[in-house]
Amino acid sequence: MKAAAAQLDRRTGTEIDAGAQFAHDVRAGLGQPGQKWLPCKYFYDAVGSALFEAISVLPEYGLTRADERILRRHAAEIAAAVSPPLVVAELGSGSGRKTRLILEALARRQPTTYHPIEISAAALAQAERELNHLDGVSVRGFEAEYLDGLAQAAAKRARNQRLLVLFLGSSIGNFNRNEDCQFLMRIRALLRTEDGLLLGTDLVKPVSQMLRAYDDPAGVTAAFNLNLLGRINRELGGNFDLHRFAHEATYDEVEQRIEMHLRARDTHEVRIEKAGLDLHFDRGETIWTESSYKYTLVSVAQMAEATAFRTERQWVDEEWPFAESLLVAS
Ligand code: AVI
Repeated sequence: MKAAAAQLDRRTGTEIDAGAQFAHDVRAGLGQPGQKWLPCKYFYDAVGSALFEAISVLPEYGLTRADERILRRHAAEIAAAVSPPLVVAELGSGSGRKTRLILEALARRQPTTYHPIEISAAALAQAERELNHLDGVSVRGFEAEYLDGLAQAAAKRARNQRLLVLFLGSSIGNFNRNEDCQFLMRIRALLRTEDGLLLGTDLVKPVSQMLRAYDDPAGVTAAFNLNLLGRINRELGGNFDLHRFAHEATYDEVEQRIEMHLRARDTHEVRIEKAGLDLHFDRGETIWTESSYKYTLVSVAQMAEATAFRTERQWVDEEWPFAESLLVAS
């Protein structure tokens, strides 16, 4: 989930300046009484995206490699389970490496059109560069929010073409519990019966293993988390002293989610010029920066059923509990 350069206000059709939107969201999260929070989509500026790339190769963070292993091992089966002719739309252009595995398997069976959907023009251009040369694959990206891009991809296809939506990497886990279902429902509303959704989800595993993945000893995840305050300083004229905050990852057993927080090491004040905010932090107070929900095969199937999909197949990695589920619009 990456922040846009400029977004469209759906109600008025006018462009919202990305900086103004960021300031608005920071005010909403930090400027109200109660638990302070920030939307996790703002992790991904250039520094945050580079840090996330580094996280994805950490030995403690097995999620990305598991996702890729499943696609490598089962791409042919996944391709066989969806019927041609086919258009593929990916929410977030993802890593070209993962997408290539699935596109190559599909293109061996049928010519395939691929629509990466991405709000970052740079990420979109990179996906187009990386995947354009694959035999049998034509690439046409949409620079848009996920659902707007998906609506465009769905509208463009021919009557007889099936749509396969890719939502990999357990990005669904960064929605709140009910928002994940709402999001799937909104995807479903854009699909026709028998269209598919390949959904990657990280699975519940031993708590110590999950905590290490979100609090690695090299401190890469800590840097990723703290960079959010750095970004506020750079883009919104904040004066956060990053040394006064500590990265924290906890697991909530009831909600089945990792929570990432930034905990104030002492009592102090912060000014964020462009958001017009003067903030007070008590010692020990936290900013909640991310939830990363974990699933079970059953909870994914239940979510599918609740959102008018049927679960066609599920593949689980043998080394790191992670699932790809092929859901079909029912
Ligand atoms: C992008 N998303 C699925 C990652 C996750 O695991 O929730 C983001 C992340 N946060 C900390 N490490 C990685």
